[in-house]
Amino acid sequence: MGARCWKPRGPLLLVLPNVTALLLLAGTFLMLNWPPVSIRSTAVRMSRGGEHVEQLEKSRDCSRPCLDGEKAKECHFKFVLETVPTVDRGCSKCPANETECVERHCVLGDGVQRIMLSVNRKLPGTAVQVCEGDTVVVDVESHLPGLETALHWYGQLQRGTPYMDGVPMITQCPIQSETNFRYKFRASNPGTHFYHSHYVSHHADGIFGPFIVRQTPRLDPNSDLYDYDLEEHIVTISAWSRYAFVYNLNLPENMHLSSILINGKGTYFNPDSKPGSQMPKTRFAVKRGGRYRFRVINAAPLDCPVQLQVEGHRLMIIASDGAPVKSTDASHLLLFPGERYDIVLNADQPSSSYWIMVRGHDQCKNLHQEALLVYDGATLPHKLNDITKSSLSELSAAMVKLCPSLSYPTCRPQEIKSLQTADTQNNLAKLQVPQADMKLFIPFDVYAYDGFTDADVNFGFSLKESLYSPSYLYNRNTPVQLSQVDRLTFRYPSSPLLSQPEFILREMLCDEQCRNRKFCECLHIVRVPLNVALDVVLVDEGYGSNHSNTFHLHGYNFLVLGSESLGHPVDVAEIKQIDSHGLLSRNLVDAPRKDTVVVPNKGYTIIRLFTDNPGYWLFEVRSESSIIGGGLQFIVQVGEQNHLPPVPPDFPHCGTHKWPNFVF
Ligand SMILES: *[C@@H]1O[C@H](CO)[C@@H](O)[C@H](O)[C@H]1NC(C)=O
Ligand SMILES: *[C@@H]1O[C@H](CO)[C@@H](O)[C@H](O)[C@H]1NC(C)=O
Ligand SMILES: [Cu+2]
Repeated sequence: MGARCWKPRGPLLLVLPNVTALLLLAGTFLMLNWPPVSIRSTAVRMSRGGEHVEQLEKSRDCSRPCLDGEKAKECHFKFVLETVPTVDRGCSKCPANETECVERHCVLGDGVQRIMLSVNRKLPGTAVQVCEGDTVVVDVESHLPGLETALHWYGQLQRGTPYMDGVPMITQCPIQSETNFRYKFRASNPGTHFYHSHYVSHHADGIFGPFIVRQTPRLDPNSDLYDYDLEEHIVTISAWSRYAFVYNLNLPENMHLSSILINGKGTYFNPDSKPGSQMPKTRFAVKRGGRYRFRVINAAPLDCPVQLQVEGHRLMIIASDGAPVKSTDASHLLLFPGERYDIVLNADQPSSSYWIMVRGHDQCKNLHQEALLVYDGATLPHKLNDITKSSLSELSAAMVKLCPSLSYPTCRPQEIKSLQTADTQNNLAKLQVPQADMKLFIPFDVYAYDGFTDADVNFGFSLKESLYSPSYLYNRNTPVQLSQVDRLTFRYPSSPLLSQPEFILREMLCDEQCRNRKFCECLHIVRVPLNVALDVVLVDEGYGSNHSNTFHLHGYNFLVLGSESLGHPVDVAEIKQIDSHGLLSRNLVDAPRKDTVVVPNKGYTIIRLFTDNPGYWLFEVRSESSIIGGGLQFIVQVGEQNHLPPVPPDFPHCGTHKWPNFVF
């Protein structure tokens, strides 16, 4: 790479490149009138200064009902990444004057001004909405000062294109500031998904958006259960802070989420729970008598499980993490970080407006946000009156009663309770074999690291010889609590594993020598052969923590065969013992297919996959509450290097920085 001259762009607030300033003023909301009935009375086709917008959004014609026999499209998107202030001039008098807020082109967030990172000046970023089989091309142009990034397409399996998975230093070189990268892959996995920067802090600061892959009604086993699947019925839930994460180096304990947002908007509530900002509520329009498919995404970056309920309506769950399930009736939804649920909402109540409430748990504890379900253009007074206030507090009380905290039995992840796969298309037979060809037991926990001496922390002159001891272990008086998988702290390599394996040094890998040290930080790879039925048993030992974690595997969706908390701390030996007696429950009949799953504390979750997608796939925790250490993650290497599809010839290279032979 050499010494590239890089000049930071002055004070963040002052410099806005011309293109984006234009964008800010231009209407990006090109409403499409499909399916047949357009129900959005406020739909406007705005074309002010439209050229730039057209360019960024020209693939909106890919958002369409998917028809049998229609030719797949190539859908182009341009994502401009930049730092922008929320609630800036582009908002005009919004949110103070609510009539000025209709489809504005500024980012409101929770109505409190801060700096954020954005995709095309939107929060959430530009929605990708395509049909199954379309080719998605996203040109990412990064103007994030001093930051490198990469975008992960959560839920897409990247079969044949593992180098498009967007994990920096695993599948690609990070996209550096003022450079471009083109993602190109087939949208092969239908359903409700999202994308996000794979850097947690960028994700938390706004780089995420919905990614919807529709399919023809013939292929969706639940298509007869709803009348409408509208592009505006996406509910993207996220969590927001008053301050940017990236330019604000906080101690982990200060990583504070202060608002839940629904489609990038919401009220900031002061700690005394009084509204601290005047904000319009996100509205979802329906017509009485219609059955509507809503696509709900928990796109929260950190440990923010959310509960969603709609006043006066029950919800019919029809898909989880994009995969169809047998329709099941629910009073509320519980979505762990990264999970998606598709529901059918039957608009069979008296024509009026109804609250949609989202309550947070864990790191989003005590946070809530509201949106409105509006029938037939019903209007609601924009200041809350006594009636709407009391119906809101009734709804809130009902939700608290159902799910006071996540330890309550009524408040468990959905799949344990009731989800049954409704797959007709996928070949489940390979997955539902009675015995897996291979089993992996993956233990993790929170461990206390203590008693490091000056001698351990060898600030020695030869970097290669020193015991690697990160400063966060040393620089404390109290033991440091670290989440680890198999007592290893994950460390990214210095060049991408997938695209430049020849640069991976043996000493980066987790070997016996490293494991024998007091503290081992290394590139943790678990190798599995191609084309086997694999059980992964994730074991949360629960000695060091009482908290349950949510995991996500890239490159696959898997069956969730079973999950249980034993109620006492466990280790892998005990779980293996139980398994050897055939006592780990495995549902081989109708287990749901997911890509994100909760592992109960002091317990296990068994997932089953068929390893037919070669690659280096990240297995990572979604419920990270801090960014310290490597966190809970490791790589599943499926197949050998020669099974991998070759990286395109023009794929960017990086990571050839060399350390000098001598230091000093
Ligand atoms: C709010 O904005 C609307 C539309 O721009 C305008 O007609 C109205 O006068 C404004 N109201 C106030 C109180 O400023
Ligand atoms: C977990 O909960 C138990 C019982 O409430 C408590 O004794 C223990 O200290 C907790 N452990 C941690 C790490 O918080
Ligand atoms: Cu993923």
